[in-house]
Amino acid sequence: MTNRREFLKGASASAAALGAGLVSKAALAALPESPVMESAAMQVPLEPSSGRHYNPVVTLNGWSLPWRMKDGWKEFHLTAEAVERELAPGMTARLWGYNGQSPGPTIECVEGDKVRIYVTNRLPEHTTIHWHGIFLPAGMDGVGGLNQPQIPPGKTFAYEFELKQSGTFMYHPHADEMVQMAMGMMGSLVVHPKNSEQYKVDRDFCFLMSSYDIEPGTMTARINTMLDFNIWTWNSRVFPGIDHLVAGLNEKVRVRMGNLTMTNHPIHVHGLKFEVACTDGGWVPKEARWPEVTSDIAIGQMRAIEFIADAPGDWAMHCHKSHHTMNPMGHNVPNMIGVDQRRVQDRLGKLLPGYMIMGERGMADMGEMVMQLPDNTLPMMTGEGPFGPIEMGGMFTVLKVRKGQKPGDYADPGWYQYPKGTVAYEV
Ligand SMILES: [Cu+2]
Repeated sequence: MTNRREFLKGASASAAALGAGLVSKAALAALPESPVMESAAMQVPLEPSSGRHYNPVVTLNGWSLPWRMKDGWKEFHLTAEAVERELAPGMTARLWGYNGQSPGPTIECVEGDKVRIYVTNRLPEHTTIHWHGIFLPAGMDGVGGLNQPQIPPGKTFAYEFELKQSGTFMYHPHADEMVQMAMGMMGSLVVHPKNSEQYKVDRDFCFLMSSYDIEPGTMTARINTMLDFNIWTWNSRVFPGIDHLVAGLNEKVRVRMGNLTMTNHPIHVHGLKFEVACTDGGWVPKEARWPEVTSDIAIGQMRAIEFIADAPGDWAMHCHKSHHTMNPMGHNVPNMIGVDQRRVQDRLGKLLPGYMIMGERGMADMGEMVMQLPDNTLPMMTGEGPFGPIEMGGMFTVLKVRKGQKPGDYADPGWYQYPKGTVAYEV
């Protein structure tokens, strides 16, 4: 977590950086600052400094965009640009995003706000922003060619609309979409209810799902991939780089999730039950909710789940597609379980030092194997837990429910201390 002073330092450095480059200083003089974030660490949620009060969200490995009030309008400034994003320690990707990161900063506003969002394009090609799920005038909907001319490189456009709803939304380009989404352009957009007591929770997390195809040893996503992506991320991070979700015992928790990949993700939470409280169409009436432990989030959908964190422990939270909880891997591997491969391994090992074929006992050995990897990639199965290798990657993190975790404290409490006699044991 970065403290507020570092956050503000980052913000002013960015304002200086923005003056340079393609965008003319004169044109930007009247615009609000467009701060840049250099870190992928979760930022302390900022209480709203002006405008209507709300309870801020916590963006996994992310931050919320500051604004200024001007003549009754809440003004934000996004800058579309090339960024470097650390996916997890050991692997950084060259992506496109907003204000220094992919995904871009979370935009938080309140139902009834009049918002003006400036978008400066520092990409090499034109772009637009679509405000996914927001009810607004057609000319503000951001589909290039249909609703507006695309924003050329070096130019700034303004979007203006009044928020007539509250809930969980997202923003992404509607221009050269296949390329721009495959490169990581997206962000969360949260509209809080007018009455901050309504739908109030103790912790409100959010993240977006995105996928990339990055060859091991390279840094740039392949943009023509249709379905066979090899990096499955939450907020452009993979396990073990995804922030843990920390909650105090019996706190009410909301997790807002959006899916901008090319497939569905059944998100499974261990240890407790949740309800889908909000979709991208709005809040679900109480009597229409039902308990679940897995919610399938289809392409282009947003879901906000809510639960009471009534079970102390470390609980896995992950996509249930097992290939999505792995890091870059070769998929064309025959199943060699039960086949004695020692002679093959010896011969191949002479030709290709370090080469490994799938083990005759399964693939679990890979979780603890020290294999020579190309620079800038991650092991397929990785992560170390209190009992050994966790053997995961991709869309996997840990929900940590602790008695005594103070309200508003998001610091990692460490691994769960299991009460004596409560761990599965050998007989
Ligand atoms: Cu998945």
